[in-house]
Amino acid sequence: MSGTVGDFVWKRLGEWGVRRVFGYPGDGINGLLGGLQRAGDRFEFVQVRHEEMAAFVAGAHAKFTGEVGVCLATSGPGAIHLLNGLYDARLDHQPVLALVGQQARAALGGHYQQEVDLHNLFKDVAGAFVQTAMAPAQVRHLIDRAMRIAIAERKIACIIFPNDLQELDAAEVPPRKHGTVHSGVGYSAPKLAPKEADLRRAADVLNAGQKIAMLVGAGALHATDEVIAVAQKLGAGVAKALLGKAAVPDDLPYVTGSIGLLGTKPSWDMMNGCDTLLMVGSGFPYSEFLPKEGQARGVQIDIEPGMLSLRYPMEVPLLGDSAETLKALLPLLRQKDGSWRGEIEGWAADGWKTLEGRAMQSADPLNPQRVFWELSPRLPEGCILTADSGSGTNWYARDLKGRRGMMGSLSGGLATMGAGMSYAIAANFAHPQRPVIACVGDGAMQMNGMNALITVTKYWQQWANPQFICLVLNNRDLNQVTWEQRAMAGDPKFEASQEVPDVSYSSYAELLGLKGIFVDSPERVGSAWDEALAADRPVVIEAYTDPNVPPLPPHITLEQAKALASSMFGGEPELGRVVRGTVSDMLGGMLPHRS
Ligand SMILES: Cc1ncc(C[n+]2csc(CCOP(=O)(O)OP(=O)(O)O)c2C)c(N)n1
Ligand SMILES: [Mg+2]
Repeated sequence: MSGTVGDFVWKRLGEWGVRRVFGYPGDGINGLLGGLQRAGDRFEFVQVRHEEMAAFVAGAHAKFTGEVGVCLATSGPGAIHLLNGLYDARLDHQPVLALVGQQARAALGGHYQQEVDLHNLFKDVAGAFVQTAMAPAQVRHLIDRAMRIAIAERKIACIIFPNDLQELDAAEVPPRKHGTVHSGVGYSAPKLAPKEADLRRAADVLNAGQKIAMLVGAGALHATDEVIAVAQKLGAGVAKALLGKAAVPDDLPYVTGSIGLLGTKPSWDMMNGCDTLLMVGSGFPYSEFLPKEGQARGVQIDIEPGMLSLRYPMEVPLLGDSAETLKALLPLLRQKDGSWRGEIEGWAADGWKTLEGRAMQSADPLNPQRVFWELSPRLPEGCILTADSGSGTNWYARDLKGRRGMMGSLSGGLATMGAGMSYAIAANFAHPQRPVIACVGDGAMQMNGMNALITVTKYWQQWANPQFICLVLNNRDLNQVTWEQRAMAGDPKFEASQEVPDVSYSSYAELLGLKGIFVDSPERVGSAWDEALAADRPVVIEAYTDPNVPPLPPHITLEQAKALASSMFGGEPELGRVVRGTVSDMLGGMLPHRS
């Protein structure tokens, strides 16, 4: 007796190496849950608070392990809840398998309870593979194809299981007859590198350049040694897209840090001053932060053809794995010894001083940059950092000096609020020995984070290392957007849409049996981090920060400066000293730039 379809699904997924599934129950998947229960300790079911979080955790699991993340949701509402998390994974090119329930086959088309056209609903996000299982003999190849496409194409796959089908006897091997499919398990990524002639063309461009800027992204996370070796040979500086923060450590003198709206001035200066751009594994979207068209010659390495020569017209777009391609390129490159490297190191060192100066400015009551600045030297070895979407993403990107061996991630392409805590939970399940630190805004905490903290409460005692810290920036504001309204539109803060209730996140942590630390003075920030890092359980650090510290881009356009000035001096006279200080600091250095 081979069991039910519900048993067979897990048997087959187990053969694919799946060990953990994130989900939430419902009668649309009871047959699958029964199978999962019978599979015993071969699988771990992680129960989250909301299906969106199941999908966030699955996507983050993929980011932190390289494996396919698997999430499970019931028919109708459960399936619908998955969507935002699946889009997060999709936009960041992560492999995720969504298993969702559906009403019984005989009821479909009957405007039945919880009947939603799931195939259509998932067709966009899981366009690479979405199928409804209609017969037991179909299940084997649906799983095999879904897993292989997800992992090989780094995409979302979705299998829809009508609930009655889950209870039928499995057909482990389909009959040998016309109209059946006979599939197998397994995938191993090929060694993907460009042809010799293309590598030579790329090397010619790079050897001819005098001022080389590298931009690395998530596709370079596994290529740290290769990026460093190539940067050394080319005398290049290295800027990092947000998802590539951990690709090279921030403590190398020629690393200019983040780029873009959340970026640093050294990255901005390097991109504007370079004559050659080498982009590795990045889909960083904002071309205005790259060299002007025609200013630089371009070489790009990416594993997806659709991402090549997309943000800057590249002279040599190379399709390949970043580590393999850089390794193959290295012997073709000549050692450079111009003055460009020195210039970059000067910019980078000045950039850190500027950030320190900004972090040390007083604010009312606490400058959020100070909170990140103090964390930086205290980051424990091998820690995993996550961030939510908000003003804190700026400080995560710019102020945290990541070292070798650390990891970090967030919702990059979708930039959705509410993912930061789920990412941290995924990090802990994936790497239970490593300390995890999530940086979350109060809006995001209220959206999903407070509920995700209940999941932490449920599981933390199983974790080998209880070092799990959630930093909440309590600024009573949806601050990132408040500043966007000011700087882009010139509108004063719209209190009705922007203010969020002042909630005591530290008391809430205590209520859940975790540790809560409240900090509202700059002198106490360092000791708050020390206390949190030494705690014997997960901690919420609630930093009561000033919403009037502007998370502005590294350069500011004349239009933005005017817009900001009109909201600052016209509509919102209460904006304090910090704003004026920061804005005039930026204007002084950057006004010559116009968009
Ligand atoms: C799901 C979702 N809704 C809305 C937004 C738009 N948005 C981006 S950042 C932000 C403000 C976040 O506020 P908070 O979490 O308090 O962080 P803060 O910026 O105040 O530090 C908003 C509303 C978004 N990115 N995602
Ligand atoms: Mg906020």
